[in-house]
Amino acid sequence: MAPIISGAFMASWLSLSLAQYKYRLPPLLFLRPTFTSDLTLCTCCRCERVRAMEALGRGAWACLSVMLLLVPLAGASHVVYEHESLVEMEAAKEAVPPSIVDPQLKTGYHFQPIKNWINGNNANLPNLLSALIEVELATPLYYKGWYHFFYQYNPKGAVWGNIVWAHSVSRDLINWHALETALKPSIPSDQYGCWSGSATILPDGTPVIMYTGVASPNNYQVQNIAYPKNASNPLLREWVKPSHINPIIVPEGGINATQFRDPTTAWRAAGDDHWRLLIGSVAPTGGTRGGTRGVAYVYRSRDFRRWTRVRRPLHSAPATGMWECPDFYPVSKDGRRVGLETSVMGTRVKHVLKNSLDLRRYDYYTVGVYDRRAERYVPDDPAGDEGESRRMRYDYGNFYASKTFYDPVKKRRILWGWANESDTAADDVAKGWAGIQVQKLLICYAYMHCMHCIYHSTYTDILSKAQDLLDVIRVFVKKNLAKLVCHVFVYEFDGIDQAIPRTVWLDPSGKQLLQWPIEEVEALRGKSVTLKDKVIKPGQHLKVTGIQTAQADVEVSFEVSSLKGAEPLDPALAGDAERLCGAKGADVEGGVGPFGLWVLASANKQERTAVFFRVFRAAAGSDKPLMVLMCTDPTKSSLNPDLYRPTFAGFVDTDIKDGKISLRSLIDRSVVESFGAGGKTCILSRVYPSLAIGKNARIYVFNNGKAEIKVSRLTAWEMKKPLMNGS
Ligand code: DQQ
Repeated sequence: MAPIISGAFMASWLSLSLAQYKYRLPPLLFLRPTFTSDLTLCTCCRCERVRAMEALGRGAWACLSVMLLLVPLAGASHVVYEHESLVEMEAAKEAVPPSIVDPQLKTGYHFQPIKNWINGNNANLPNLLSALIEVELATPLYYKGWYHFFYQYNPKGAVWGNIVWAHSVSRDLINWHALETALKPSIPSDQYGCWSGSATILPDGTPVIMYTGVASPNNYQVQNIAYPKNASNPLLREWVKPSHINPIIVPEGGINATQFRDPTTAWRAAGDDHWRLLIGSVAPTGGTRGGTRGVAYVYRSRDFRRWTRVRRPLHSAPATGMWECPDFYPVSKDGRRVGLETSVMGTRVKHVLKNSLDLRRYDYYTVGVYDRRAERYVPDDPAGDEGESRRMRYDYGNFYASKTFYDPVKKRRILWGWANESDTAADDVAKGWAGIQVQKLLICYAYMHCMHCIYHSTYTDILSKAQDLLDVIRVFVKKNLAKLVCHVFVYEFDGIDQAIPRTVWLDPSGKQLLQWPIEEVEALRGKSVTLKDKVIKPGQHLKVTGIQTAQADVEVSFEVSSLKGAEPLDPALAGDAERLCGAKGADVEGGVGPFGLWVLASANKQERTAVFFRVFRAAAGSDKPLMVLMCTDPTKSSLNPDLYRPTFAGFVDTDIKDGKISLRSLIDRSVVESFGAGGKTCILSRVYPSLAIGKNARIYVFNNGKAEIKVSRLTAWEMKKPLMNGS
């Protein structure tokens, strides 16, 4: 019946050692609570049987204190489930949206952070009560043989807040080791959070970090600097923030002080002694609610300490809102797949300016020309900043707050983005605070020897007001929902992954970027299967057999038999790929396409995520006669009715007159990351199947168009799990 915790203490059951975590997480997650529409407490516990613990219940915090004391001492302890409880759990299974709890949906080879609540290094209350929430990129960096990944992390909250810089290192960008927190609030100018920023390697080879500090509860944002305590240690474990120089940039001169953040990597032209960097903001004008013109301010410095703002911004654009995480870097004009160090300039170079638009939560970029004397950037396509129809995105799916860095070892530029959930500000308003990101939040706590789980959505109001989990517990205690809370953890599958790092370079056309998963990811490829010259007739599909595909890498080359039947493109949808894909989803027959892959598909195909192309005949007068749409359609990805399943799409600027197009998809349990036409259009999508999990996940090639399609070649590999921050 109830899980009985052997040994005297729940505290030991809840001990936080890494090894214990490893063995204990599955039982916790398999404890599938029964949810009711209101209070959703675990019903499989007969807590009243265990009166002995009532004594402890007088103070909810008493137990936490015991835990604190015992954590370092905790030895092996066990959660023992009686037979009945297992039966009951199984029975409860159907009542629970599987996507919320099934550990098999946790990604295998995409970057995931360490679960801080197992981190014994910081034995303080907040860390014990930490939770996974957002894991945005802060900055990547290469230093003395190690790739460093710093990311924004909330070590103690169920809601966004308390932001620190977590830190992991890797030799190959695939296998990761977690280190101690790199930056956390410790000086007046970052006491309310260490927000995003960037690293720059100084001429003597030392890295410095510039980051945004939140200096007041009113969200006053300044820029701080941090140096490695011991630059000879390649792991860069400790960082110092000299208090006599921080903050080094403050929002003066009419800048919107609450929207002034995310300094870029600095650059400096040869023979020029000025460093420059950008800070994202939104223009302060435009009425009482502030402006909506997104801005990238330029700051210059000779010594990297005293920074002066250049009068005019590098660039700005109307109606784009706050520009978060700007990124500005050179790309080689010659279309070669090489990367350039951030300070490279000259006639053989173009520049890319990327901004993460807070209003839409997508990353947009333009390609253009940087005039360093005027400190101005002019996009080649002036419309590239304007309407959605002309703007280019790195990725047309869940991909936000990305950063690039130059890898001097392989002379490439690597792009890394956060596989967030993609609610836009508008969506958030429409749905209320409990957007999808929190929809899958499960809070579990121990009470009276029993594990209770609460599906957050009932507690929207509580969570939205809570600063962190401590507040949540307080509310539970106050509302008498839990007399004794021994441990609370939040397990969240959303928003904790990073996309696979991508090499990024300029397309030979000069108009857009190309992206491709870093080659190191191929080291994870295992067993494979190859198909050649398979014809897929209209309405047919073909199963890929012989390997397991919940964690897979698939590369496929298609050939369309004839493009004559391509349907005309509705001019009303021509500028809106997403709507077009919504209207012409994977099951809507077209002239040429939809054809592509069903991934994470169940045996009966009831569940499937479609990644596909569809070819349209463009309106007369267009520069291209045929338009190719690439789409990820997750509308059938799960039987779970409560999920947010946005259709993502982008046009592919490719010449398909020979009928050929390629697709690569990295499938990782709940992530489908796809690259169309060699990386011209990319779409990362988060899906949460309920059947197509683990061994039950399949891949099919499908063709729902009228034209026959040939799979010239398809190779699919099983993907291994790398070392991932201790798990
Ligand atoms: N979130 C960070 C900011 C950045 C935003 C704070 C991106 O620095 O602007 O965690 O989502």
